[in-house]
Amino acid sequence: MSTLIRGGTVVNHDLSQRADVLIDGGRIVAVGEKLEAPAGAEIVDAGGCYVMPGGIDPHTHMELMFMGKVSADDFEWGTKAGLSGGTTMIVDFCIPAPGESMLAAYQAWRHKAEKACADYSFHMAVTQWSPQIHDEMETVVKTYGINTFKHFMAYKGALMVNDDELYNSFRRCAQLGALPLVHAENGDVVARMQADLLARGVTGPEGHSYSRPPEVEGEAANRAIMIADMAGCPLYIVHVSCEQTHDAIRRAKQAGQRVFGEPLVQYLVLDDSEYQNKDWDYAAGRVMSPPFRNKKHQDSLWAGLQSGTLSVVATDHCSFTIEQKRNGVGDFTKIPNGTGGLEDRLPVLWNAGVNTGRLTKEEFVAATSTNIARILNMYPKKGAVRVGSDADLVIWDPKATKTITAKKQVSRIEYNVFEGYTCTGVPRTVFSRGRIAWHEGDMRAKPGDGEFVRREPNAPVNVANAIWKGLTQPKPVARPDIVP
Ligand code: DUC
Ligand code: ZN
Ligand code: ZN
Ligand code: ZN
Repeated sequence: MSTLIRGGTVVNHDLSQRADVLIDGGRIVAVGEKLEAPAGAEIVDAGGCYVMPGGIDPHTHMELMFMGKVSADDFEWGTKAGLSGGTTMIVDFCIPAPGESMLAAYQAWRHKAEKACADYSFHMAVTQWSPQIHDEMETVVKTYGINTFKHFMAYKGALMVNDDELYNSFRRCAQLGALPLVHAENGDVVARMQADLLARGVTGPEGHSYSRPPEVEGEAANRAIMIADMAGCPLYIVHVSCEQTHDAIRRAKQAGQRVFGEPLVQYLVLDDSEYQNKDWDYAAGRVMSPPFRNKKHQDSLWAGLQSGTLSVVATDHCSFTIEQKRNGVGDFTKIPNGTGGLEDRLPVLWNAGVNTGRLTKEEFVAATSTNIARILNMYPKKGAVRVGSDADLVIWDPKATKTITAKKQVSRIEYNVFEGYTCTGVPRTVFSRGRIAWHEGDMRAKPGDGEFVRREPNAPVNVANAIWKGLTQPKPVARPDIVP
């Protein structure tokens, strides 16, 4: 069955135009003025609205066992939360348990994701180094269609990798045409600061932010960037929260390195005063890593989005209930790290970015959808309102208003870090591969509607430091043309 979205303004990252959008078989088959409706087509009115590519959140953790707790939103509720806020695809992290193979982790994640209501893809985490992992990475890329590997430079004694492991894995990524991702925080320093704070009697949630200052992040970001340069691979830094990391990215870009930065929407509007709240549950609900920063850092992140030194806005959606957070009463290091935000990312970024004049609506589309589709090698299947692309679309009403409250959210937790924040500009109708998945509060998507999106490796690019040029050229990997 075909659908005609009529009367809206199509917004892509490069252009906005008055145009109708015709959908058939889950894809966009025409974009143009005054399109004729085929016989039997469903007509959807988009008068006064924008028609944008559905949001892609490249950083989520559904049903993740982390710090002894399993995050509350699973693939069903997480993707439903996303759809209700205009996000039509998530990229989640497969994280092997200690001793578990990447292949077993991949299968476990595929199983968890069977109930996804919207499309999804995965990154794979490298949490140690061994000949087995070296070999498994090739299977992950070539057989499982995952072209990104995540590395934690923090969480000492759990997920953290050292420089030797980072360098080995980055070299392997270069050979495979894969993109390494880093959680940039110096885990050794964090562990020591945590111990010092606890010894001084600082046990509440404010200790979390004191133990992870911006310098801890900036140091790790600089180190990862230099290691990527030596290994000859591009680099993607997740959850960029501060000026120090932004500055490292800016300098690396200037020097010709392909380095991408991902601020979170939470960092753009919330600051570190949240951890001083006297209500323990309130403050603990905001505990995530890296923590929220002050205004100076927020301004730097906005500047990065405006200038293009930062590319993508994500959420790191990893939702823990109050009960789970209370595990850390008396010891902030035991508060499970993570917050929600998936359903609020687009409305909050629109309100704080587009309505204030900080971002154009085209830049908004780039930051929420197109840039990440390109970085992760799934453009233009995803990330564009364009003939041949998947019909993952959001009809956006720029005049409609919503006040965010946990009472009305889709996410399964009892609080919302944006509680009371009023957004002007919200989704009206959300399409997932051509089907109406959500319309004005009516959730129509069903568990199992989401599909896994394979992502092929990138052609190796010549990003190597001079020491590698001509010495060990990565084996070429063909980049299949995904343009239909
Ligand atoms: N940070 C969080 O806050 N939660 C999940 C993992 C992470 O790095
Ligand atoms: Zn299964
Ligand atoms: Zn992280
Ligand atoms: Zn994360």
